[in-house]
Amino acid sequence: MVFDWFKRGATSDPSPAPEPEPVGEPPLPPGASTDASPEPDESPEPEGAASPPAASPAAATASAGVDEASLAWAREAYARLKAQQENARAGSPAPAPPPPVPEVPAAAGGEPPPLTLLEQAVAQRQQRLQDLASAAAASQPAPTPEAAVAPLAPPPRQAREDNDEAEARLGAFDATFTWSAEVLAAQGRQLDQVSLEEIDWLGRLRRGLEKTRKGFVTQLLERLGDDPLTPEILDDLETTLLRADVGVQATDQVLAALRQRLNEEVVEPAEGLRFLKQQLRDLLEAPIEASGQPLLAPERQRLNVWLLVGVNGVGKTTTLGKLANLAVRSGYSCLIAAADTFRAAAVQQVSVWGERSGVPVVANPTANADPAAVVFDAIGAAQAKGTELVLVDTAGRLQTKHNLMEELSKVRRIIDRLAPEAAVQSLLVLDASQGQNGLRQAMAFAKAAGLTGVVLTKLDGSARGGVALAVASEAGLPIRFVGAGEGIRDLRPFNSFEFVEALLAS
Ligand SMILES: Nc1nc2c(ncn2[C@@H]2O[C@H](COP(=O)(O)OP(=O)(O)OP(=O)(O)O)[C@@H](O)[C@H]2O)c(=O)[nH]1
Ligand SMILES: [Mg+2]
Repeated sequence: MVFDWFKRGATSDPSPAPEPEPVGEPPLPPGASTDASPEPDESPEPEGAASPPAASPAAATASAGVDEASLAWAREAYARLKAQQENARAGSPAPAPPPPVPEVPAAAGGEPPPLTLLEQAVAQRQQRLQDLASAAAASQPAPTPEAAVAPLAPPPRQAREDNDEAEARLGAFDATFTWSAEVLAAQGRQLDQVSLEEIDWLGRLRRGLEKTRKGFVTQLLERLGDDPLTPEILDDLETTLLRADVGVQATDQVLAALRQRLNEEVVEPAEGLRFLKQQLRDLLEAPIEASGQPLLAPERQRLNVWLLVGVNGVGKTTTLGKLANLAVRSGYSCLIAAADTFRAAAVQQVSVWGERSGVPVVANPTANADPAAVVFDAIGAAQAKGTELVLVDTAGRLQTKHNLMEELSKVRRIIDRLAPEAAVQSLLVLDASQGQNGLRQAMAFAKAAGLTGVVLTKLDGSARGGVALAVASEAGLPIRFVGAGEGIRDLRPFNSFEFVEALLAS
């Protein structure tokens, strides 16, 4: 079994398992906190051994307010994570509470493993990095007339160091933690399924959406007060939604549903908020449902080619680096095609990202190399080695927009011709801080690249997080991943429930 970060759950995997995340956590100085949020709850940090896994609190609907059951649940989740961290620090295999997924496979033949979990994790990781390095060395594809491609082998030690730096850490038992635990509980997580990585990510997402939330919810909640909803409040809400770049179409849809509800009955503020959240979730979910794929994960034992496209500077290369990391940690074999040959430093940039996760990079460093030739060679290498995921970095700018679209079409044609068996995704990378302007500009890519989904980046520091709703309603594209920071772990599969909760957190 391995933890698949794309599916956010344990999955059986025939390929070598990656390092189990929670076991390899670095030590944390006692009392250290990574969270600067205020601490409304001054109750002492839970210490010592936690009790057995409990079901998530029935009342945990992740709505406004933290009730006692939720708080107790969050406290217990915190105690378990802390105990895990201390066990990891001591270098011993974790006794009760058990670490959450992923599980380390038992040694063959039923013998008790001679190594500790930590040692097993390190050994597995080294083995995997070695495999990747030798795959890179042996992956010289059939020579093409257009390019001599040099796959770059990563230095495994560096990759390990970078990843260690990027481990999640347990912060304080504060509002962000309790909110994150509640959001997981509301989705049916059991106590033993709460991992530090996910708590950490939810905290990042919530902090990332802070600016959008400030201009949005704060006003809304203030306006809602304790009285039932009125038509005037809905008028204000309309302005607020438009200001957060939710877009006219989505705003009209949400408002129409709310107005209808208001005509039928008196709507108390808490119910109004719940209903609003439901509307927003429905909007975000519509294209995801239409795609027939609730979560986008590479298909195992099959070639998947993911093309990252978008205007310059939106975060394509960074997203690719983060995706490569998620893929490695989820046990997929992965290869990067450095098909942005326009910018001189692009190959170097993507190579650094490859190194950070131990993913080989297929590139042609000569000036003005043909990107389609790089993709040609990367696919050849992937087919020869049975690689599961090829991530293709593309240029965001060429001499003219026409050239760029031509180039993307050519890359797309090469993929379709060379790998008709592959599951191809063409992901539009969108900078959330550019709001709807960015979306309009980016839609030019739809035709050339045959877009299948969107990655929303730079949610941190943007007040325009509402653009996610415009993406869903106006572009009709499913949002697949969200990025909320420049770090390697600042990208996760999109989850509409978590997004809306973070957007409307009180
Ligand atoms: N704050 C923040 N910065 C990000 C995020 N994603 C990317 N960036 C930053 O945005 C800048 C541009 O990122 P790149 O990944 O180089 O963007 P690109 O689309 O590949 O750019 P071109 O190759 O020039 O078209 C870098 O400084 C990144 O660190 C994010 O989620 N949050
Ligand atoms: Mg780039």
